[in-house]
Amino acid sequence: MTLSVTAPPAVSLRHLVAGRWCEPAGAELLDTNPARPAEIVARGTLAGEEELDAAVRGAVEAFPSWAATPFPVRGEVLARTAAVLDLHAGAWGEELAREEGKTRAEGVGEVRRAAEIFRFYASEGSRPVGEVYASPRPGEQIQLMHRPVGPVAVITPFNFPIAIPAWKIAPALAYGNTVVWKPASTVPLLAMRLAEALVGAGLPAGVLSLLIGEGALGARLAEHPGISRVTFTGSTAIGRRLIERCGTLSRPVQTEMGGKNAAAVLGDANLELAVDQVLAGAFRATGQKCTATSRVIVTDAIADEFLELLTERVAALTVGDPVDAAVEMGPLVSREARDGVLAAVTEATHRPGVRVLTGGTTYTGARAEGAFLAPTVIELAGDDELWRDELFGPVLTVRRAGSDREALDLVNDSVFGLAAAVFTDNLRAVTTAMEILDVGVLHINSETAGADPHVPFGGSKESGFGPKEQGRAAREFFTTTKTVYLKSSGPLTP
Ligand code: UN1
Repeated sequence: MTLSVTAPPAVSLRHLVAGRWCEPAGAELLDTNPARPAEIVARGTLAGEEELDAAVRGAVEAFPSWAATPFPVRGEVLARTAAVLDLHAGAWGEELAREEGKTRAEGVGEVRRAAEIFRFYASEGSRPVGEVYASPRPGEQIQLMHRPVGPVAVITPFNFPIAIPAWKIAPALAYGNTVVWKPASTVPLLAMRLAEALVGAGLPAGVLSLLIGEGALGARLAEHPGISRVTFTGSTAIGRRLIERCGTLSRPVQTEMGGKNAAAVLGDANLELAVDQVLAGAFRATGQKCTATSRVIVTDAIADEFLELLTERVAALTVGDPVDAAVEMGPLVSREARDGVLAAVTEATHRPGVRVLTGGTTYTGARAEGAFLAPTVIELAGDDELWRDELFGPVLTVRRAGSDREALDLVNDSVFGLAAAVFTDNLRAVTTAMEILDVGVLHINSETAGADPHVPFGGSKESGFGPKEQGRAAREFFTTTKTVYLKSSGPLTP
């Protein structure tokens, strides 16, 4: 693998505060390439209290006129944003790969996915916007209106630098709200690109502000008196704190948090398909998806054959510079993230019942400096921390089950409940899985990851709190309803 490509010059980062692009006088922020940590992808400064106040003030001031803008006219801005995203998908997808570490193909795919999300919400104004109920009284009807809620705080993670922001910002704006957005400070460049796309598409000043900052800024944004609601995707620890704080403030909050998603490979499974899908679910985006497959449960009868096929494929994955077209898996987002995952794996190998089938190591040579970790498969004889804790990296744990039913029961053996996959053509097993698995998303014969823009998405148990995201489900969080009893003061005109 070569890591000697000449890097483009570092991009200057700007924040968007109440309609004005600016570079605050805060601490320096260096956005580096996790494949080559010495390479600076973008540089700028961190936002502080002053920018936060100005951004929220801008969102409060811009709200009445944006909310009053006809729905289809708001939709036109979103449709133009989708077009801008499509236009830049190649260049911005490559920047995404250099900034975050997923492959270029995944980066380009993610920018296009963001465009698709904007297109879905662009047409939301051409669908019915409320409900009408019959009244028990003559001459009256009852209308349910969905009203915008006000300035929304949007706090997003590093792992989908543009798709997750899109699936929060697009519905927030479509339904008439204004937004103050704080992305993860590890992916500021793609955040700036999305803000540029929206401004370029004609979004009025103040309707969106972008503040680049660290976790503490996100906490202050969520608690700011001018904010109406908070939507968050990220770690369970931070999500819980936000839920507590917002509870104290009586402020609605939606959090999408961790996952420890399992694939159950049952006795009759199509093994080629199951291996393909488990591989994709576990190692695409270097396993850094809350929907990633991190547990696989194989029914005894086919376990040896499945594990042999899987281990062989995992060990053969090409790991390297994510902008190299031949590479199938890039680095993790940072050396710190990699070191955390590696430490958990190394520690586990000292425990009984933990057996590394492949991976568990870093690399020498050109990849030594980068945040690389070999794709790892670990067989567990029983319960273990690796089985329970979300690692957020390219690590797949495996357990064997005595029967198909035991395999399904083990899927539920987690505090998380985001996604699951079951590989089988057995109708009874499928209907059992549909009935008993406590997850928000269930895939039959496909990987645990993935979410279509028009379909509700979110988890149960400790994976999520509040209304679901995406599709029309997003309306529940980004609007509030007003029930109107509507009647004129007298009889109908003759
Ligand atoms: C996907 O599976 O394609 O943070 C999307 C995450 C999820 C999104 C997953 N909120 O990984």
